[in-house]
Amino acid sequence: VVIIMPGREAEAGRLAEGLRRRLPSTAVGVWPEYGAADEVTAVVSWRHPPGVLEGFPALRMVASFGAGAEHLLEDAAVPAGVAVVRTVADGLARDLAEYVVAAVTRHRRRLREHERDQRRRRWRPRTYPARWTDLVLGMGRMGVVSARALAALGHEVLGWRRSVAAPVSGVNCLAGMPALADALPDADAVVCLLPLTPATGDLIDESFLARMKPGSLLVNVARGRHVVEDDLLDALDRGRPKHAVLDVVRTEPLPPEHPFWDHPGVTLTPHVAALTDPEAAADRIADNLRRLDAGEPLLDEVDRELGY
Ligand code: NDP
Ligand code: OXD
Repeated sequence: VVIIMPGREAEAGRLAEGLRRRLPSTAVGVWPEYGAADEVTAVVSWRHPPGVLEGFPALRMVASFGAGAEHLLEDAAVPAGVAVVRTVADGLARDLAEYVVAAVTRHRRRLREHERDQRRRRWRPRTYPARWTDLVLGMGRMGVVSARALAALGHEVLGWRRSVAAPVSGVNCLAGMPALADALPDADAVVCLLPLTPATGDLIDESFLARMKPGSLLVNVARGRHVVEDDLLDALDRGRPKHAVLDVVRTEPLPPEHPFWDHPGVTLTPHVAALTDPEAAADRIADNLRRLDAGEPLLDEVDRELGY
């Protein structure tokens, strides 16, 4: 196994130790230090440099060090016969839900305005809406936990997914573009938790934003490429949405000249809504390495046709 996580060497080291402890007879290297490339059957990647995976002719499995795997599916060096798996570490969906609840409740309870009032020494009670509707885009491993956390606060929660075959208690699930278009004007907060696929890239564009409710909130905790950023800047000027909480952006790190940095309608965080813990990831990845050797079905394998 080779772990390729440029810029995240400390986590790569902890993951390597965790894998060695769980699988003592498996050789584990951290890129760029490892043994014979033609003996490498599995790679763990987080944003590997382009072309690197071409150097492993015996590759059978690539695991993302995270819940999103679009960087692996978009790499032509990962041929169809190689299994692509996500790593949905314990605690990831809970941490993401905590971030989502914080972002939504901060908007609903007008905490940004109260913080501004405090700085101006102004004692000003502000009302907040009695009813509140959240629309969660993507009801997968992450979306379901966030949707349930919002529903537990008494919010009405709508969940958009590809198919509504599996109901989620407390969440009104919808599928298809017409249902999304109908739901958008009702949502006080829209939370994007979709995987990035050819069908979901650029979904949040001018026409999507124009259907959002005036004064509403957009939270993007999925991938920057779900959002057409110029369209979002125009939409914020029109107040639909009124505010955007962005944990992810199209180019990460966000370039210094980008208008999001000091836009009053944008709250930015540097892709930290939920961080994969290397120990928890080692559990899942070791399990998948064992399954790969035993010829058993892998955990969280990505369907290449669907792209998630
Ligand atoms: P899953 O694969 O478990 O769930 C994906 C969900 O999206 C499913 O409900 C699926 O529908 C829905 N979906 C997929 N394509 C479409 C479509 N075309 N139209 C409507 N719905 C669609 O993913 P996770 O929940 O594990 O993760 C989602 C994403 O969250 C990750 O891909 C990653 O990008 C992001 N993420 C971000 C983190 C951060 O720190 N910012 C941390 C963790 C994840 P259906 O249920 O019908 O199949
Ligand atoms: C993930 C992420 O996909 O951190 O897990 O974005």
